[in-house]
Amino acid sequence: MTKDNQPGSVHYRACHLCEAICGVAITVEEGRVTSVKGDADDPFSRGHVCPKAVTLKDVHEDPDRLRQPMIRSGKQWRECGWEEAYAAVAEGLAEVIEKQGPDAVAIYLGNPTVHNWGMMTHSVNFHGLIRTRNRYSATSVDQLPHQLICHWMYGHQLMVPVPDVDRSQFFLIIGGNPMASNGSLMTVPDFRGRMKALRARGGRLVVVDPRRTETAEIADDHVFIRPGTDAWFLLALLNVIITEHLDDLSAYEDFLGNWHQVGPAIAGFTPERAEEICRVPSQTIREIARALADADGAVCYGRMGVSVQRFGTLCQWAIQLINIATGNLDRPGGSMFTLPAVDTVGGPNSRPGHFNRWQSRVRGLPEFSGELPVAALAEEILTPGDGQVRALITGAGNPVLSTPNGQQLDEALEQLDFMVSVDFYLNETTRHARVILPPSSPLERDHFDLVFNVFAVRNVARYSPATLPKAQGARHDWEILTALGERLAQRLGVAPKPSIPPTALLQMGLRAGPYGRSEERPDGLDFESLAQQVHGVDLGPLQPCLPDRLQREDRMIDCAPERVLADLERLAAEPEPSSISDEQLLMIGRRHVRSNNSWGHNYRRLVKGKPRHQLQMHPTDAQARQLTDGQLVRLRSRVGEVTVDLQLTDAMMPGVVSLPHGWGHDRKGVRLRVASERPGVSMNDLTDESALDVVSGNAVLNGVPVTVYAAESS
Ligand SMILES: Nc1nc2c(c(=O)[nH]1)N[C@H]1C(S)=C(S)[C@@H](COP(=O)(O)OP(=O)(O)OC[C@H]3O[C@@H](n4cnc5c(=O)[nH]c(N)nc54)[C@H](O)[C@@H]3O)O[C@H]1N2
Ligand SMILES: Nc1nc2c(c(=O)[nH]1)N[C@H]1C(S)=C(S)[C@@H](COP(=O)(O)OP(=O)(O)OC[C@H]3O[C@@H](n4cnc5c(=O)[nH]c(N)nc54)[C@H](O)[C@@H]3O)O[C@H]1N2
Ligand code: SF4
Ligand SMILES: [Mo]
Repeated sequence: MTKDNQPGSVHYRACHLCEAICGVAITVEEGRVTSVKGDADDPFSRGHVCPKAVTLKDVHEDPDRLRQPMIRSGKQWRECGWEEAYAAVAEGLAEVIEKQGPDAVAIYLGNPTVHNWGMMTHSVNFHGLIRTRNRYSATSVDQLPHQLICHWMYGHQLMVPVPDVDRSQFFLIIGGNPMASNGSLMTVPDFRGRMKALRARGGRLVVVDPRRTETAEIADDHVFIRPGTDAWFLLALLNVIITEHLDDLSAYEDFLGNWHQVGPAIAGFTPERAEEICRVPSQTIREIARALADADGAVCYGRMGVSVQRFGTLCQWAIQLINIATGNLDRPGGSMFTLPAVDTVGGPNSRPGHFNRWQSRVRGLPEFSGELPVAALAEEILTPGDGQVRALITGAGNPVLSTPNGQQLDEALEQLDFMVSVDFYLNETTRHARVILPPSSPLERDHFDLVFNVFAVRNVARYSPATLPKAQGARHDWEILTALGERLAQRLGVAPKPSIPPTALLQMGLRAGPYGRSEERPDGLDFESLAQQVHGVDLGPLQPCLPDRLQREDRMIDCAPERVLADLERLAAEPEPSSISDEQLLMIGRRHVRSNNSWGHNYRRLVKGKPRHQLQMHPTDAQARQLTDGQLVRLRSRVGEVTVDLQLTDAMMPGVVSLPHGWGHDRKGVRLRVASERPGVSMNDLTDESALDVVSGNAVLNGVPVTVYAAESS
């Protein structure tokens, strides 16, 4: 499909680096990328890109990107051939499985997996072969509460309603910063442009966040809130909607289950009580509740800030109920469900999710959809006994920097009998592997968004062929997983799972999907017709779909899942983390548009300019500690301590400090030359693996109690 050696040929594809899936136009001259621009003809992103788009080229050309498998003995790495690498992995894993059983092998899949359809489809096969209960992923440091709540309420973990931003008149964002993140569980290219349009039609944007973020800067109103107290705020909103009779449930009468339990359960969560805990004036809470109910299409949307915290599941529950109570669920301009071309919710092979079928060995944490909370990974390695984890497979992940108490995990990885990483960098995590299997570069592979079309604010579809030919000897992630599966099956003497190429799976998915080509719909979508539309296909605005789309067996919405109601007691009993003391501050995270979790720091064009990894603090908190702007400070939590530069800003709420995650590239043996020049510190050397959203097991990475003092006095 590529026209690589033609001078100046332009190739269109979707950028896979974040959830916004912008269309890009990439010029290739003599086999080299010479420019990456927005694709003005993409009907969804309309030419929008962010500064990260150019890193598609930089990743491809990065001299630090591994291009050959690597094997380590002692501290020495050497390049090797694929066959030698596969054999070493099959042997390493098989030995552990044979001696200690399949649960002794843990698997961790990181965030880029969901932006990589080959890896997604083929990791399932691989899991099937190993059959371990110790599966982990970035889900439990991220959106687990969303998935759990949607599984319980609507019957499917991916039935996550998204803000219908293009028609909304009132948009409440709590704990999300789409101006930096470009949106999450809300695929929304050109968020800024879409918000301009919202305001131009008389709509209103309100942001609730402990930091006056880039999104707050473009909003009509910004409200500070004390980290970790959002459930109080959200339940107070719901309380006002119910007690002031602002609710309108007429659209859901026939399929709303257990609504009668909601009012009594949340009666104690009044705006006045919430004000004391959240530091949001009760009048503001009442005003926002009324505005949500009044607007002609309103939506309450909450993301990282309200899911990766102490009451993540309660927050996501309250958000669903607010949208239901105001009649905004499944309504244009409100919170709506998508109908993607490959229907992973209503289609065949759908995985609705399951909860607590087994528990983690050491702490008894519940599984969700086959995965355990990653906060338990280190203890599963470190604690002796039956079922102890002795080997680890990581794919597209960097848990040493991205999961709580990363320092402890860093040490635990050293004790494994075997570890293999499928990754193209030698980083903080993969340096512990015995073998690294580097996949092709993203521009060398084709792309279809299996995941983010499910969360897109319009129904769209796009298939991108590979932009560049695969380098000689390179393997795609799915090919690596397939080959590994075959070698391991052979070594264990079991039958390998048949591997179907991603494009064949896509063809099946499209045809079976809601727009698929069939006898009745001869001009419907199939692989060929989709591939011909190089700028992507617009399938129209989101459509109301309830109750038909509900996936619970009773075809109802469950408004009162048992475990959620039970957690209200914990909320009432523990408004602040039990460990916090008077002089402590609450630490939250921070994303920047020029970063990408832990792996955006090795590209000169992205990291240039002023450093961005400082600890941000309000001047009054600095004064109370006799600290000054630019000074080095020590930052201490229950689990660790780091030294970092201080930056004073009144964008922070007093009592709260902010540190971005994904930094800390000065660990020994890391081969990231640009990132190591300006390493920063890892926020997750401070986050606490014992602090969880109890219902889901999701990690608490926001609202972490910390002490800050001058570095010299340590
Ligand atoms: N304190 C704190 N911690 C956080 C967060 C936070 O807000 N605060 N955010 C959390 C969230 S939301 C997430 S999603 C996680 C992310 O956590 P992880 O997924 O564990 O880490 P990433 O930083 O995304 O690392 C991605 C890895 O994948 C590799 N990679 C990139 N593309 C590919 C590919 O195509 N194939 C393969 N095989 N490898 C690839 C990169 O080299 C890198 O090593 O971090 C979480 N951690
Ligand atoms: N540029 C860039 N884009 C990214 C990423 C990246 O690393 N860089 N990561 C991608 C990934 S994996 C994800 S999951 C998404 C995340 O997408 P978002 O959730 O939009 O990203 P964040 O910037 O983490 O936004 C969380 C917000 O919550 C606030 N917050 C923290 N604690 C609390 C709290 O207790 N209550 C409230 N109300 N707010 C709180 C923070 O100040 C922050 O503004 O971004 C994706 N996009
Ligand atoms: S917003 Fe996301 S998808 Fe769009 S160009 Fe930037 S990184 Fe790529
Ligand atoms: Mo994420």
